[in-house]
Amino acid sequence: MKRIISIQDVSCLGKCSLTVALPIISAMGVETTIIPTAVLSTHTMFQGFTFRDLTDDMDPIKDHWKKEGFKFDAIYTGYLGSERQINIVADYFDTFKSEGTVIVMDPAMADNGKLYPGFDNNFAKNMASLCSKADIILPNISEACLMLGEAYPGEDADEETVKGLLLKLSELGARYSVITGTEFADGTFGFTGYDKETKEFFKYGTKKVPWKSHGTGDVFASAATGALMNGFNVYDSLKVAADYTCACINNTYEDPDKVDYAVNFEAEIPYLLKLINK
Ligand code: PXL
Repeated sequence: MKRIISIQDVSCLGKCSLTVALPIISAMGVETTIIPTAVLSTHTMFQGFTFRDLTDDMDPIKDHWKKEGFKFDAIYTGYLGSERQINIVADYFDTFKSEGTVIVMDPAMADNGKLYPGFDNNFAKNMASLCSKADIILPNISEACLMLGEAYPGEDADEETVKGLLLKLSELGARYSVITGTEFADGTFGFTGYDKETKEFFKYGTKKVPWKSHGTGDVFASAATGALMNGFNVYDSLKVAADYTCACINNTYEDPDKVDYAVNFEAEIPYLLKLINK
């Protein structure tokens, strides 16, 4: 069985970060070890959330795992709570990256052109330098612009603007730069990427459901990581993730009992398993 590390927070209520990554990637038949970076009562969309910083536990866990000689097929990072954590995550990459270990980074820190509470431009710059150690980076348009110090062009940025951002992202160092949540001229919605080795752009769109929610980036990145660990190539893994995320959003949109803070990712796990032939 493949084994990965996912490094992100635990938002106790909110269906994001580890409470999404752990069930999705485990359901895909992959051992999902975790580094919880912080425990929050909810994700940061809610007012008055608690925040227990777990940075001090990160180095001792890494040292113990190193001593035990554990090996990992992928390291997938999401929301990180502080600049210090970014440096520690860089050490995780250096310690556990071996032949064949894929590093997937979702620099989760912004949406709609704005950083989440508690982050500043310096944090975005540090996240950009961490991206140099990744194989695949999955920012949304806001995160891409903040990491590059570029003006935010809006969610409906045109294809040429997105391609320009991708070329700049690729200079950070990862082989695959992928901007999530891009809109296409035909009204579909999905991802646009660039492979800096083949110098090729790629894209994929699904039906655009008129519903936006927290946590969809985490659903997408988790499913993509799980598909990669099931032997799918990068493009097909991202496509699985896009189809699954679209189904989760649609399921939520049609649910009369929906919550407004997250998507019904649980309900579509059987569909996800079909997409990966399980
Ligand atoms: O879904 C990204 C995310 C992860 N973790 C926390 C968040 C968010 C988005 O708001 O607040 C704590």
